[in-house]
Amino acid sequence: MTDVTTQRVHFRTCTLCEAMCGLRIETRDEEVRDIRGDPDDPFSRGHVCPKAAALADLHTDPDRLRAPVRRTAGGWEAVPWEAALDEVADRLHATQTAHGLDAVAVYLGNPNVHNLGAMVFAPLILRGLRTKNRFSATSVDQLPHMLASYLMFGHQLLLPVPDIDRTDYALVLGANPIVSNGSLMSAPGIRDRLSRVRARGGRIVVVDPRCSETARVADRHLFIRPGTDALFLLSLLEVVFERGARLGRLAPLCERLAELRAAAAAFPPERTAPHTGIAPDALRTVAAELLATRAALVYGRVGACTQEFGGLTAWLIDALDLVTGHLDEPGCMMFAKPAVDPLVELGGLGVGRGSYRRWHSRVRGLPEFGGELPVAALAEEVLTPGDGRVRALITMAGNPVLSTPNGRQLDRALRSLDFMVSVDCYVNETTRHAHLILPPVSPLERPHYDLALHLLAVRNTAKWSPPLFDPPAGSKDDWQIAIALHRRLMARRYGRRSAEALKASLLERLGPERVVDLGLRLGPYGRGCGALPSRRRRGLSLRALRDAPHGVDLGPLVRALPGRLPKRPPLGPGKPRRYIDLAPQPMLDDLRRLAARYPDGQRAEPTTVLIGRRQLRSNNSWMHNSARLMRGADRCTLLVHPDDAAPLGLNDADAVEIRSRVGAVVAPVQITRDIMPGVVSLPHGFGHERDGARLRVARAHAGVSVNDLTDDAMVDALSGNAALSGVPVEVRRRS
Ligand SMILES: Nc1nc2c(c(=O)[nH]1)N[C@H]1C(S)=C(S)[C@@H](COP(=O)(O)OP(=O)(O)OC[C@H]3O[C@@H](n4cnc5c(=O)[nH]c(N)nc54)[C@H](O)[C@@H]3O)O[C@H]1N2
Ligand SMILES: Nc1nc2c(c(=O)[nH]1)N[C@H]1C(S)=C(S)[C@@H](COP(=O)(O)OP(=O)(O)OC[C@H]3O[C@@H](n4cnc5c(=O)[nH]c(N)nc54)[C@H](O)[C@@H]3O)O[C@H]1N2
Ligand code: SF4
Ligand SMILES: [Mo]
Repeated sequence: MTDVTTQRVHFRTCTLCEAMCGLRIETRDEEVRDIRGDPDDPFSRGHVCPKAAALADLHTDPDRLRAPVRRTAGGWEAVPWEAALDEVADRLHATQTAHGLDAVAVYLGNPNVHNLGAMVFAPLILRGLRTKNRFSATSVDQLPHMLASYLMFGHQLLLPVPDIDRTDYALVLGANPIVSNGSLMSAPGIRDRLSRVRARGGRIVVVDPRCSETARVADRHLFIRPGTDALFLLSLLEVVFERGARLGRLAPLCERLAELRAAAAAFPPERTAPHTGIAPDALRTVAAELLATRAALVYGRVGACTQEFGGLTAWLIDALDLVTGHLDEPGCMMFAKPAVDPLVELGGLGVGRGSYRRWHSRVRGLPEFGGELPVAALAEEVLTPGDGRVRALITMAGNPVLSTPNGRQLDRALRSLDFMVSVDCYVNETTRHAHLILPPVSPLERPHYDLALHLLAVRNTAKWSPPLFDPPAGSKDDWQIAIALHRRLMARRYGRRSAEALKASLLERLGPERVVDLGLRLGPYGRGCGALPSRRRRGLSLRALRDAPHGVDLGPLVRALPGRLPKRPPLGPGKPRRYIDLAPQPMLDDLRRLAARYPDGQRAEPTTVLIGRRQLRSNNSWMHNSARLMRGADRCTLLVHPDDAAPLGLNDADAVEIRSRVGAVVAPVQITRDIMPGVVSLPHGFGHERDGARLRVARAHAGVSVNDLTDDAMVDALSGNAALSGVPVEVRRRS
């Protein structure tokens, strides 16, 4: 017998962040030999970041779970799939029977968005559970943008995307794409895209409490006091209205311009400058530039969302793009036209238009959005006795102990649950509390298509990624776990032969691949739609994508309005129609909260406030177990301005205690002029010292969790989103 080795080259999309880089992966038998950028990918053209190579580490990580485990007094023990799934279904069913449907809560984490099977089928188990206690990472992230889109355009997913490849002016608030690689803006190789803006004479202006990596490559950086973006934007609007707002082509669609104008009139630049720290002249310059540039855009992200006035901020960004005549125009904020369109509802599989305030959280009365409650309320829903208390929890691809505010309180809450199950690949800070963990296959063992991210991409493309490796015998993908659980739950609730149980079996047979195929065929470039150049006239299908392993380019963003707006009941009497509400009532109402928080004629408070920070070789909380990403100096440092460090007698690398209302952590200091005086910054995703987690590399680089300081009581009352930015803290030297 001779040894036969098989060497192969695979092409696929990276599933780690929103950039959707095309990868070229070489394998020899079951081993990954090399991961690099695919130069023939029409979207990313060879770009990758250091995280791509870590996909191989994830695949081989000895700490990654390969089979279900149950927590026992003596440690974790392996359980066969069938027994594990039965036990989970029994426990969840028993909890709901004894205490009501809402006694079981669900938390869905960020990687679900990067997971085809979970995108298609996770909503199913949620619907099957019929609990009002649904939570997700949305409410520590982009919820304000979704609320703004829902209220203004009528659909939570009509999210404007920067047409960065054609813009001549980008005003960027609270985003650091040079490090994050872009968010609600899939734009692989963003550094090159930004430098091309400048090369063609365009300008980039960054508004951020830190001179971020993106600010460093911009033309101008304006420091802003954390949490005050809404004030800055209102003043920009005020100036724009003074100089002459223009709605352009969209004017006939826009409602309530007068109300928007009246709202902005109360916030001239002199009124807001003492709070934002941005001088009226600097603000007026930005307003003038926005009005004078045809292809200009205003874009905001995590820093603009995760603050006390995130909802207002998201609204005002879209409003500013509208009244400067920039929405839905080339080089401005536009809407993508994805090959599989999540706005098209496929027999209940799609994402709905959204909903708001249909119910409120039991303890604090925070508002529902899109069927979910704000995750800042999860711990109190578990810890507060009474009817409707949460007693069991499912987490799927989430690590809320490290990623949501007041992680220590959530730790306590999870410990007190009657039952918890996690669908996750690791025993980490969150899943260590689970009674059972159900692990999916590795990312290289599943096919992939980005159902969500093409909706947020700066160019229309499509790509199918086949799996590199066959999944090990008996393993399950996330969607198979979700359906297996759903089927069992439905059988326990309604009987084995019920319509619900049969529907679940049917979907199991359908699988995500066929859903993608159907979505492609029914989509805007599908078979017979005629929108494609002649050589692709036959239209897109899964087969067509399989024949194009590097992906298919579908062209730059195109104007989408009014066609993409859903028809909805008008603000006054009349038949449903397509329109844009420039001044949604809940937003106007929330301005009172803003005005009260930042009174006229007063200066900013002197308190020190905390903001977060992303780093290139991190991915939220869960890539810290890759040794190659963790090499080098300690990254979990507190940035402090020299003017703040001096009175405390601090030198670089000194240990400081940082204390907030909810907790305290100790971290080394890094003194830098990049941070605004009065502001300190700690990266998020660290805090791996907690006992019981099984992440050996991460533990060796434990750091501390910024979310042991962020406060669950600090939310944007309008959207319910956590206010992770601008948390009041005290910093003290550790003697
Ligand atoms: N390398 C890496 N890439 C990632 C991730 C990661 O963890 N690591 N995470 C991914 C995820 S889930 C997301 S959502 C995206 C997020 O991507 P981005 O939205 O680009 O997020 P950040 O890099 O956190 O940038 C937020 C910026 O807001 C600033 N900021 C903080 N508070 C305020 C404020 O009050 N006002 C203003 N104007 N600015 C403020 C911060 O200083 C920071 O520079 O990144 C994704 N990509
Ligand atoms: N202070 C502060 N907090 C923040 C942020 C911030 O900027 N500052 N950013 C927020 C943002 S934008 C986000 S998106 C959230 C993220 O919050 P989460 O989604 O709760 O946290 P992650 O760190 O992304 O954890 C992902 C989990 O999914 C698991 N996982 C990875 N891939 C898969 C998979 O394919 N299947 C399954 N089943 N599991 C998988 C990992 O093991 C890990 O447990 O954090 C938020 N928290
Ligand atoms: S930028 Fe994002 S998508 Fe591209 S290689 Fe890095 S992690 Fe993957
Ligand atoms: Mo995120």
